[in-house]
Amino acid sequence: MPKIICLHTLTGEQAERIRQAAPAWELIHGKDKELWLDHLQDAEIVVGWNKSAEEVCLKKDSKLRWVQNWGAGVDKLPLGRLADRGAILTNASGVHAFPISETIYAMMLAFTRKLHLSVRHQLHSEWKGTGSLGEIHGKTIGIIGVGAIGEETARLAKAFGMKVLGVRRSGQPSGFVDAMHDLNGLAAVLQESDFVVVTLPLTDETRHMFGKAQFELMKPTAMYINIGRGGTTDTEALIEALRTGVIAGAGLDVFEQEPLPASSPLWQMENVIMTPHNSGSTEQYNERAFEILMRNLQDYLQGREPSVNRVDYGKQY
Ligand code: OXD
Repeated sequence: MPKIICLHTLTGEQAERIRQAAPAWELIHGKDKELWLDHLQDAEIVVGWNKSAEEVCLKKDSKLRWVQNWGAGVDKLPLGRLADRGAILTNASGVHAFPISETIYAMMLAFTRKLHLSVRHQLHSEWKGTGSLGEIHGKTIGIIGVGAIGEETARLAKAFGMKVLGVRRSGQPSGFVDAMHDLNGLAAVLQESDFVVVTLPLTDETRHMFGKAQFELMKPTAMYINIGRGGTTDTEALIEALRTGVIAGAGLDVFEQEPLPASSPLWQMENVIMTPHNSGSTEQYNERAFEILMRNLQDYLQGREPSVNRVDYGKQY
């Protein structure tokens, strides 16, 4: 019997849906290594990825043919080795559109309302003003790497009366983005935006895309938000830009080094709002990722290549 191994725990109902869709397959699922370690070698489909999968499934004689990643980012997967053995890789891109765009607004609203400063005062029972507040209404948001998260962020921006600029590789227009650019337009978008929101994956092309030169293009009143991958940003240059007032603030969910070391100056900076790479982790996550798996599984079982979120090894996302 061919095997599907899911390295995440499925609900009883989800497992049943897979068993009904694939009655000729053996399904093993769960977080506990003991459940699947002895079977990994025989798994044709692996859902999720971890160190054990890396050790076992990339061996020459393993049966691996398709990996459905449970997250959107694939920068931690051995893309070259998966490509070499001809394995199909799909990801969960799209699961984050609502939760992460909501985090982006949480950060922008907290920053303009100075909530992060008021919370510090609250901890000390201090009734203290924080100076005049800003508004996001009428401001310009520049979204760098417009995909599912960026499109939802653009849609919400319109409700706030914002102007929306976008940058994506193809430069292809998108409904709620007033002006979309390809990478040649990045500098102009950085110059014009009050909020620069980076939703990029980490690839060879995007590594350290934001450094000293890019921060210097931004307005001194601008806020930089990174919810994609920490490696797209030169952290030292960001800290310097925040320390010297080159930009006004940053909202960060992702970091070059995670967990962020206790010694990082970012922890202490008053113009930084941070979350521990959890902006996508809402209770709806698993059910959304599962629906992507099911759509791809239907394809696979009918002899077609999984069609949702096929990772392009050349582009690395
Ligand atoms: C992901 C993430 O890759 O949450 O899905 O970072």
